[in-house]
Amino acid sequence: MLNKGRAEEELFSFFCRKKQEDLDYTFILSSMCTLPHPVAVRAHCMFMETNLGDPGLFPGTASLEKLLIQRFGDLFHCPDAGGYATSGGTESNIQALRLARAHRHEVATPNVIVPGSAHFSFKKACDILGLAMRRAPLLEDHRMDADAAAGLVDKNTIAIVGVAGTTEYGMVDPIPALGRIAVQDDIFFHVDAAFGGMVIPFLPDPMPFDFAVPGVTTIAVDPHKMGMSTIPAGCLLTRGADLLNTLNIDTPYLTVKQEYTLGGTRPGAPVAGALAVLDYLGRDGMTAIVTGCMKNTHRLIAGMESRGFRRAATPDVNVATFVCEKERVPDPWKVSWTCQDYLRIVCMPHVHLDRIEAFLNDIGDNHA
Ligand code: 0PR
Repeated sequence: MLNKGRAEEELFSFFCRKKQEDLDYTFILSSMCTLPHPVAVRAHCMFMETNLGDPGLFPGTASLEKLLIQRFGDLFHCPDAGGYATSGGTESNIQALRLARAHRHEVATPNVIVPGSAHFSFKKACDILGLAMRRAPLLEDHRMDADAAAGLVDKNTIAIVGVAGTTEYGMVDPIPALGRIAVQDDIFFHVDAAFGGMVIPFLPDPMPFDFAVPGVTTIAVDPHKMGMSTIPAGCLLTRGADLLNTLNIDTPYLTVKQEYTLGGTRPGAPVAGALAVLDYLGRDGMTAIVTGCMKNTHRLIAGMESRGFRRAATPDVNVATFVCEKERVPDPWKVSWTCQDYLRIVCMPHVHLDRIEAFLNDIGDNHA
């Protein structure tokens, strides 16, 4: 702690220098976040001081959270869905498994079945909750092998997880087949649509992934990814309004007597930001954004293949992967690499067509 405060202008010129050390999004092809939409920024600034952890003090903001959940409930074919705004996919995934655990508290040695492609947040969730994680293998197309998953279920299985838009390859798992397993064995089924939840509904031919699929219990979706909200903005949705009440604990001195959230103090600002984007763009606006991202993904794949870089997968959403040597990618482009060492590019809204063309130009030709 400084003894004497710092002059404001001096402080902010220091912050300016620090901010300049950050990358802007111009060359970032590796991120599942993007520049927030201007209406998200405006809404965020308006609700900066609000705390959803004590909703009785901020009833207006709390009603915006309810509206946000309602919007996603409608979008995901369950108008009376419950849920709340989380800090992102990690918290949503932890809370979904916590809910599954609470419903089967009598099981002494619980396990969950996740696809080999599951995001590492499930590892955190299993560590915290004392769950054994059983990884189901993937098929050749990078989708979860539903038959293998069924074979992993036993009497101690409390939940099965499918991913709608995998982090590495942009694949949607066979959600209806997994739903059948969940119904048949009467277990929770959590769909991690942190990324795909704001893409799939706006595709011309959306694959089934939401509450329309029998057996789906909970869904994670992240407005701070394809929803172009400010960070941190995630949502956990539940089939039915009251499911989360199982997690209630007493909160004696708040304006509410119980809460089921993981966080205590929770920001209202990104929640307003997330709702602002949804309501400003509407279905038509989101469809335009997603159509653009998918077009760019297909252009990137065609461009890379014509340069001799084979695709590693044919993605369902806007994540493209290629066989490529690491040295081939020139500065200052920021790309990422999958566990299997494929070049990975996420065609987020800030990755405009001119960025794709510039990248293709810079990477050049892979033919001998
Ligand atoms: N589920 C899926 C399918 C995800 O892809 C992610 C994150 C999560 C859950 C966890 O979400 P939170 O990070 O919001 O808790 N996927 C990206 C990843 O780990 C997140 C990311 C975003 C990484 C921007 C880098 C980056 O620059 O790759």
